[in-house]
Amino acid sequence: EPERAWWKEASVYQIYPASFLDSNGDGLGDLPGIISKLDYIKSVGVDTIWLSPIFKSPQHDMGYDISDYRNIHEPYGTVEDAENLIQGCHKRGLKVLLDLVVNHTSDEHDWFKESRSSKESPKRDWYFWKDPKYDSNGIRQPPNNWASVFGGSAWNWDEHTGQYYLSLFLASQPDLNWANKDMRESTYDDMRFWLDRGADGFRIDSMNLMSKHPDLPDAPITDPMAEYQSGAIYFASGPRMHEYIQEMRAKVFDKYECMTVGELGFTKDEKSVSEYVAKDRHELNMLFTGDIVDMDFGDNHKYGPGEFHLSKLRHITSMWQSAMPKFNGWNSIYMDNHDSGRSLSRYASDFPEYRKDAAKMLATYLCSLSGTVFLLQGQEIGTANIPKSWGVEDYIDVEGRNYYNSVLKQRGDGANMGDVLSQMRLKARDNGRLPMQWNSNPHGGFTKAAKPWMRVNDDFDAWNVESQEGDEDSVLAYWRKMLKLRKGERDVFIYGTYEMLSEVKSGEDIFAYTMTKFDGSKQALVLLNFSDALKRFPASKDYKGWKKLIGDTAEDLMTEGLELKPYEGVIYCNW
Ligand code: TEU
Repeated sequence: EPERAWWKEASVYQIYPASFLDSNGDGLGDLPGIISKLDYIKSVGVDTIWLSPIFKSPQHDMGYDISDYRNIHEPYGTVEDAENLIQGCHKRGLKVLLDLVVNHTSDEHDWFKESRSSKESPKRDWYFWKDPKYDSNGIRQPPNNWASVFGGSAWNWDEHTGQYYLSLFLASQPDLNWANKDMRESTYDDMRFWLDRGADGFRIDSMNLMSKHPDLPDAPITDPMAEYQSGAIYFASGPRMHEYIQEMRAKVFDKYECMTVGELGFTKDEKSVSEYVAKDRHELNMLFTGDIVDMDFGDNHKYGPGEFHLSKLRHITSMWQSAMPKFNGWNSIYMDNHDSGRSLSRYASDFPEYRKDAAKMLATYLCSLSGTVFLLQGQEIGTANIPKSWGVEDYIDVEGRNYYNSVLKQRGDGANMGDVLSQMRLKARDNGRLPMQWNSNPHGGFTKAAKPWMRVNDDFDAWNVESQEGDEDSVLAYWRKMLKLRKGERDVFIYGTYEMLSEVKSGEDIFAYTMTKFDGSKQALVLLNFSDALKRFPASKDYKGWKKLIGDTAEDLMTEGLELKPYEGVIYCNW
C-alpha cells in the first residue's frame, strides 16, 4: 500500500492574480475577481489553488518583490479580502497555497530601509553588504563577479554607506541573509501570520538560494563573452540550506497541516534533489525541479537558441518517476508556470488544426503520471503563447525586456532583432501571464477597463471559457474528465509505478509508458504522439484484451496496433 496524503492527491491550479479577473474595472485582476470564480475553479476538478504573490509590493517583479508580508497589494484588495478568499475556498473543499518569497524582499521593505540606513543598523546583517574591490586602475568593482539572473552584476553600489549589497534578481530585490537568526525568526512570524489566517501551505520561491557560500567567492568563467558569470555553484543549495529548511519545518510547518512546494533553480541532480524531499529528512513535501520548463533553453542563456526534443522529455520524466520512489520522495508534475512560455506552443502545437488535440495530449501526459499535478490558469482551455504579429513593445516583463535591450545594445541595430524576438515568442514570461480569456466580450471578459494592464491574446473570441462550457469535445471538458479519472484511479496514476517503453516498442515520436497499481492488479498504457504526423504504435501480444480508457480510437492493440493522429494521446487499460 502506498503512503497516502491529501497533498499527494491534490490537483493544483495556479492563479496569476494580476491576470485572472478584474472586478473593479481598473484593468488589473484582483482578489474579489478570484472569489467570484471559485465555483468555476472547483468545477475544473482541482482541489487546491496556488496564488502567485498578492502581498504589498512596488511590483518591479510582479509581486516577487514584497515590501510588507502582512499586507495585500492595494489594487488586489485587503487582508480581509484574502481571508474571505481563503474561507470561500475552504467552504468548497479547496485548499490555498500562498507564494512565500523570502529569499529576498523589496528594497522598499522596512527591513531593508533600516539595513541600508547605516553600517551600525541592527538589521545591517539581515542582507549582504560588502566593501568594494578596486581593479589595477583603481576603479571601484563589485565584491565578486556574479551575474544577476536578470542581467548585469548581482551587486549594487550604495553611495550612502559606501558598500555594495547583493541581489540575485533585480536591484530592487535585495537578498536576505538567512545566516542571521533574528531575520529568520521574523520571517517565521510572517509565515505564521498567514497560516493562522487559514492558508494551507506555501509554494516557496527560489527556495534553494537561501544559503550561500559564506565567502561569496568569484564564480568560474563559464561564459567568456559575458562581463559577469553565473555564481550558482556558490549560491544554490549552499552549506546551511537543509538546516534552514529543517528549522522552518520544526518551527512553522509542523505546527500546521501545511503543504510545501519548494522551487529549485540550478539544483537538478538526483542526490541533491533527494535531500529536499526524501521522507526521512523531514524537509519539503515536493519540488519544482524546473527541468521540464527549461528543456528548450539555450546553453548559456534562457533565450539562447534551443530546441525541444521528445527524447529530453522522455529522459526527464523517466528520471524523476523512477527516482522519487527510491528515496520515498514525492514530486510535482507540471509543464507551465508564470516564468515561461506555454507548453502547448513550445512542446506541442498551437496551429489551429492541431491545437485542441495537442492541448488534450499534454493534459493526458500531466494527469497520468505519479506526483501532484499543477496547471497554470488558462491551461485548462488550451491557452497559447503571444501571437507572431505582436511587437516587442507588447512584452512588458522585466526579464525579457532586459535581455532584449542588452542584445540591442550589443548589436546597436533594432532592425536585426528577429532571432531574439522569436525566442521570446517561445519562452518569454509574458506568455504565462496573459489575461484569462473568459468569453468573447472585449478583452475576453477579463476587464471592463478600456486598457488591461497587459494585452489580451487576439484569439480570445475563439478560445475562451464560455465557449467551451457545455462542449463535450472541448479542452476544458477533457481536463475535467482527466482530473476525475486521475483521482478515481489514484492507485494507477497518482500512486502508480511508471515504466517507459523503449522507442523500438513505441514507434518513433510516440511517448509510451505504463502505470501500474502497487499490487500489479491494474495497468494502464499511455500513448502520446508528439508529432504533426500520423504515427503507428505497433501491435503487440502484451496487450491481449486491453481496452480503451481514453481516446477516440478503439483498435485492438494486440492484433492491429494503433494509428495515432497528429498530437493524439490515448490511454488503454487492462481492467
Ligand atoms: O523564479 C526563480 C527563478 O530562478 C527565475 O529566475 C526563473 O529561472 C526565470 O524566471 C525563468 O525565466 C522565481 C519566480 O518564479 C519568478 O517569477 C521571480 O521573478 C523570481 O523567483 C524572483 O523572485
